[in-house]
Amino acid sequence: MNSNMPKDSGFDKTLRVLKEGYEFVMNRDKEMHTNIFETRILGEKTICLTGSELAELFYDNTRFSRSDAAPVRVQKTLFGEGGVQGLDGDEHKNRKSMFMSLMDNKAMDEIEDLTQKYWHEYFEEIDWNDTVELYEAAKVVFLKVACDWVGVSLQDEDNEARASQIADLYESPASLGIQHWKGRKSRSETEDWIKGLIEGVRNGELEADKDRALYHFAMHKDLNGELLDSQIATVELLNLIRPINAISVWVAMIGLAIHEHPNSAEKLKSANGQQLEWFIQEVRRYYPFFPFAVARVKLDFEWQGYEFKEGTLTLLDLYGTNRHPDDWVDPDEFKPERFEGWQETPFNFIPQGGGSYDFGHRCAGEFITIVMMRTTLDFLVNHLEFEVPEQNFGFEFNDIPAVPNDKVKIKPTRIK
Ligand code: HEM
Ligand code: MYR
Repeated sequence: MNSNMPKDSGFDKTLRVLKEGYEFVMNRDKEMHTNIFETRILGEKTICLTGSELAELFYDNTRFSRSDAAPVRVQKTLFGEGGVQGLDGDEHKNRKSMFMSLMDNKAMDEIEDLTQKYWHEYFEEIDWNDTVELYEAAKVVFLKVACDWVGVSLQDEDNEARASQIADLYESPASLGIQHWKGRKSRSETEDWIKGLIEGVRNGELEADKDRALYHFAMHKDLNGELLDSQIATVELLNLIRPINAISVWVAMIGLAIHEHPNSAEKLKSANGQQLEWFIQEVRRYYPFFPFAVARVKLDFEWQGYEFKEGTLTLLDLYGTNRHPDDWVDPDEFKPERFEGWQETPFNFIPQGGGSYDFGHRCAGEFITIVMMRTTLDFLVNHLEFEVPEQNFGFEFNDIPAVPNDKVKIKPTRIK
């Protein structure tokens, strides 16, 4: 077998990943005219993939596995240890069903109502002389949505501190120094908080609503018919609360999109629900958020003459796939109308991963994300009047997750 996989020449590229961020894979694909290449990251040989064809390969469970794939620094902050992201096979199926069983239409209606309610409440309570950072506001509002929906009670006075502690989990995995260590500390603090609740439900000291995720996760049985270790149930409940909070990153990007694409934004004034949804889909496609998904080659195999060796770290470029010229017309233009009559496959639009929700690792919260973004856009367009002060809307491609520098400041004038 002759493996002629293109190679990114030179030494370990970890520093280049930090420097180029979201554009690391795309830059090399363009230079080498390829959708697949080999490099070295974190001291390991790493295969990088992009585009829908290679996304389909990446999500083939017979060829790739997740155990021991995510870097330790990501597990110690963002994911937590022992959660669904690192499971394979039947164990993954069992754990994922615990998440997917929550994601029905009733839940989406409830999430929509809570999002509306807490955005209204937030702006009803502010001082009208204040300038609001949309990114920070969304963290606070969305933590309330998350806690109500999962069945965790949160005192008003704790809301801001908890929102910022949870935000540390997704603001720290790719950062260095103090910010990264703050993320690790916040992980242990948020785990202590949630673990107390899981144990309280189990020992009867906390009366939990049986329809809520807190109760479901506390009582979920694994493949052997046993309750999850309380530490693991904790990590999984945080796998609901944390990413709901993280949708605030995309709220900031909605603000940026309105600023950068005034023609598209103008059309929102008379838009129906469907058109609002196209706009937020385009935000999810066009702006960076989750850079790549990671897996390991499960067993040696050959694909189109390329050799994949068991255990090799493999990274799928989510951002690049959403802007891939094989899959998208004018990928670098912001055009919400592209979603009219658009042909979706499980692999061509993957800001939250691709493939199957139930049998693969596609994001369990993609519907929640769409509902919360659409409801927030509707609120901003139809229920809030605001001015946009002079500010720095720029963001860095090596800041993961990327957020506009001034966090999207608005000066509200009226709530409708
Ligand atoms: C997995 C992105 C929101 C729960 C993932 C993956 C990505 C992702 C890229 C991994 C895909 C893969 O490994 O192949 C995002 C982004 C979000 C978001 C950008 C926007 C904030 C949510 C929400 C929830 C959620 C709101 C839950 C309420 C999960 C879970 C997994 C996951 C449980 C693990 C799935 C598995 O390993 O099988 N997400 N997500 N995410 N997401 Fe999200
Ligand atoms: C979540 O909280 O799960 C939703 C989104 C968080 C995005 C955070 C971006 C940092 C990703 C680091 C690299 C991951 C490689 C597996």
